[in-house]
This record gives sequence, structure tokens and C-alpha cells, in this order.
Amino acid sequence: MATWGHLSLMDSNSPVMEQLNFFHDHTLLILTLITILVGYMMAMLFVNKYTNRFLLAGQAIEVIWTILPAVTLLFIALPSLRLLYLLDEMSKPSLTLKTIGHQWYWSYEYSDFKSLEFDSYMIPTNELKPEEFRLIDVDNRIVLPTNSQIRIIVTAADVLHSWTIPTLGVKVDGPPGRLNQTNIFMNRSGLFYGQCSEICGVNHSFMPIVIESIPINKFIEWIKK
Ligand SMILES: *[C@@H]1O[C@H](CO)[C@@H](O)[C@H](O)[C@H]1NC(C)=O
Ligand SMILES: *[C@@H]1O[C@H](CO)[C@@H](O)[C@H](O)[C@H]1NC(C)=O
Ligand SMILES: *[C@@H]1O[C@H](CO)[C@@H](O)[C@H](O)[C@H]1NC(C)=O
Ligand SMILES: [Cu+2]
Repeated sequence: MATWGHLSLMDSNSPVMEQLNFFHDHTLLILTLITILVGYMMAMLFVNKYTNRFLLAGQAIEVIWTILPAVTLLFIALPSLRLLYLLDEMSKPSLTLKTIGHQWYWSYEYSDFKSLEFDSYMIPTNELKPEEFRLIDVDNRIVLPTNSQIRIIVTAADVLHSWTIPTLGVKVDGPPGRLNQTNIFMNRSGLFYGQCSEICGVNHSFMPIVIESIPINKFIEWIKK
């Protein structure tokens, strides 16, 4: 979960988010190099003594400063496209979770098991226990196994919602009357937090998402309960 100490992205909990983090660092490195280069050139404009009042065109320099940025953009575009297609990659999911956005809570259905479904409401501030977080903890967490491919189906009952878990690198719109699909793979057990990310009405800020990621044998025990 993001806290005040976080200036950059949070640590990844899934291979996809790890790749997104790498891409972020890669792009930021290129940006830093460009900023330093341009900053240096601008600073040098103030101090150099050369003048050329009759310069109209310089073909060579123009070719260079057109091609160099194009090549730089390629170095960003190719990893970006690779990642875009990687996000959609899904190998045989072992479990399907259907998540339905409502005004203003989420409800979940484990479609592989009979009648396993529940609503998930935010815990109001006056009912918080000392170890719970304000505005982000819910009464019924989603329980999912680690190290398994999980398919997430996202939809909504009323208006557009968006199901988001930043440390897993997922953000999927839940359109009413349609199904959207994504997949997650969790490398760690733990609690992963997220919030609705599509303005959906007055209590949009009060429909958080919490995944409780647990080892698969514990998950089977939980399913049997
Ligand atoms: C989900 O569905 C909406 C509308 O049908 C679409 O605009 C959006 O791109 C879909 N995919 C994701 C990943 O949100
Ligand atoms: C996550 O788990 C997969 C499969 O077990 C592994 O290939 C990958 O390297 C792991 N990633 C991290 C960040 O631990
Ligand atoms: C929004 O949430 C607050 C507190 O969680 C509740 O008191 C209020 O009635 C809700 N508003 C609507 C329109 O449901
Ligand atoms: Cu919302």
C-alpha cells in the first residue's frame, strides 16, 4: 500500500508490474539524459561568444537533430509495445473471479464454485479497529491464491467503475452490460489494496478493493469452509 514515504512506484507483486517498473525506470533514464543535454546546451547559450548573423540553413545539423530524436523515440516505443501485448497475455487460468461494481461497493463471484459470492463494503471510519486503515479497508476481502494464474472478469451493475490494484499492474474498466477481462499472477502473499478508478458518483472514493493473497493450500481450506 502506498504511504507518505513513497515517492516512486510501489514494489511489484506480480511479474507484469515488475515489467512495468522496469519500463518506468528505462524511460525515466532516457528523460534524464535528454534533460541534462538540453539543460547544458541552454546554459551554454548564455556564455559562448560565437555569433553568425547570416546563418539561414544547415542541412547537416538539421538531419542530425531530426534523426536522433526519432531513434530515441524508437527506444521508448518498442519496449512500450512489447509491454502492451504482454499485459494481454493469458495462459490457462486456474481460477476465475467475477467482480461487479455497484454504486458504491464491489461484489465478487467465484464462478468456479457454487454460490460463493459476497459484497465488499468499505469500513466506515467510526467502526475501524486499531490495525485497520482508514478509507481503504473493507469488510469482506477477496481471497485469492499466490502463484496461480487468475482470470478477472470485470463488469458493473449501474455505471462505469474501474477495478484497480496498483502493485499488480491492473486497471480494468467495468462497463455496465459488458464483460472486461484481465489476468493476475501474485508472487507474494499479503494484502494488496486498490480503489475504484473511474468517477462513478458521490461515494466513488469510498469503494476500495482489498485482495488477501494466501498460499494455495490455505486457499483450498478457505474455499471448503
Ligand atoms: C473495458 O471495456 C471498455 C468499454 O467496453 C473499454 O473502453 C476498455 O478499453 C476495456 N478494457 C479495459 C482494459 O479497460
Ligand atoms: C514470480 O513468480 C514467477 C513464477 O514462479 C517467476 O518466474 C518470477 O520471476 C517471479 N517474480 C518475482 C518478482 O519474484
Ligand atoms: C456515501 O457514504 C456515506 C458514508 O460512507 C454515507 O453516509 C452516505 O449516505 C453515502 N451516500 C449515498 C448517496 O449513498
Ligand atoms: Cu468509482
